[in-house]
Amino acid sequence: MKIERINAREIEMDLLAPFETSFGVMKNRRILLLEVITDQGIGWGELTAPDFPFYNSETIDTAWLMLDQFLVPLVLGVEFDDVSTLSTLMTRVRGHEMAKGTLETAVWDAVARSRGISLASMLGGTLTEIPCGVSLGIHTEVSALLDRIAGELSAGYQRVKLKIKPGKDVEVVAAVRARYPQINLTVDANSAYTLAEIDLLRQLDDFGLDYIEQPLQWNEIYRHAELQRQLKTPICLDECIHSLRDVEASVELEAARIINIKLGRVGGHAQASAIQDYCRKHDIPVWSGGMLETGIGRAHNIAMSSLPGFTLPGDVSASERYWARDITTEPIRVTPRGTIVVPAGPGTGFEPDHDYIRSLTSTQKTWAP
Ligand code: OSB
Ligand code: MG
Repeated sequence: MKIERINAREIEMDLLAPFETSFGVMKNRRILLLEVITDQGIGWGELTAPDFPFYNSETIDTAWLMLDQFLVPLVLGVEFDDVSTLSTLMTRVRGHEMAKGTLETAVWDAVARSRGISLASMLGGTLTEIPCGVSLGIHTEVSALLDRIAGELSAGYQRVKLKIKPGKDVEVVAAVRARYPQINLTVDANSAYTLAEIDLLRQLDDFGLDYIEQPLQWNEIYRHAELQRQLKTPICLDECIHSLRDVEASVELEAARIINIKLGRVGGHAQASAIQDYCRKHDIPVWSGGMLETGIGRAHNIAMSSLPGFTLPGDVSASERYWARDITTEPIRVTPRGTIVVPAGPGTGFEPDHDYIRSLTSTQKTWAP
């Protein structure tokens, strides 16, 4: 098969509320969308990189550059056997997984649509309904956070993840745990600590958390193993994981007992599927992370989350939690059971709202041979 044409659009959307993590506050997203036209049909992908390099090294501007100068030329008009091998055309480019993943996921959507089957089933998904959790940003007031949690729980969400940073950690978690002794609770530090803060990290061990997500540096697998030996609570790695090799290293070193798979961060569906397969064979639960995606990226996360290794609630939540109006014709909806029903329609099962996307577009580019 081959890619005949690629339309890129940049849109900008305001979040309903600012989202604060240990690396900064997000108020809006600049979003790069790719519409990929293949000889087998059309599909869509969304770049998950933010507009700053504080989560990982990629940004929307580095993605534009890498796509334009290197990635698009490597794939456009080039014959390849199967979408599962598309990413190998791009391996010569080191890193830039999110830029690669945007292209790769769009082609998966295109192939599934052209075959008239759901992307979930094409990937080998078995779950028809996926469990959902929420990720809550750092709040100035604990009372506001407690109110927010009450709302999320009454909407049915099955797990609450609290963003933490130095000075906004043990006391906050203690207050939430005191108010909600039973809920599935986790924390995400986004790499805000070092092993020198082991005493503080040990205090988090007392709250019955399902896991502590990415406590140490973004590129530090080795010392997470040292930390895991000193904690009862499982460590879940996010920022450290860019490939199956990172997962193998983390599992072999016992640096993580749980893996957060972000489709963009690992370069697309082929790598995400390989990771969940490896984790399933090693009894490592995985779940889908999120990057405040619109419906297009979220729809890909849903398809990925239908794979059998995704046994924990993901950060895959309803469109209405982040956006006044999403860019898919139907928003992503969550059931009162705190699940999302995996769509059975072709491709991701969600349709881009073309007129609305056009009205939000600030920059546009087409690549054709
Ligand atoms: O670490 O999981 C993270 C958002 C931006 C950057 C990093 C992260 C997040 C989230 C949001 O937690 C999860 C979501 O999309 O709901
Ligand atoms: Mg995280």
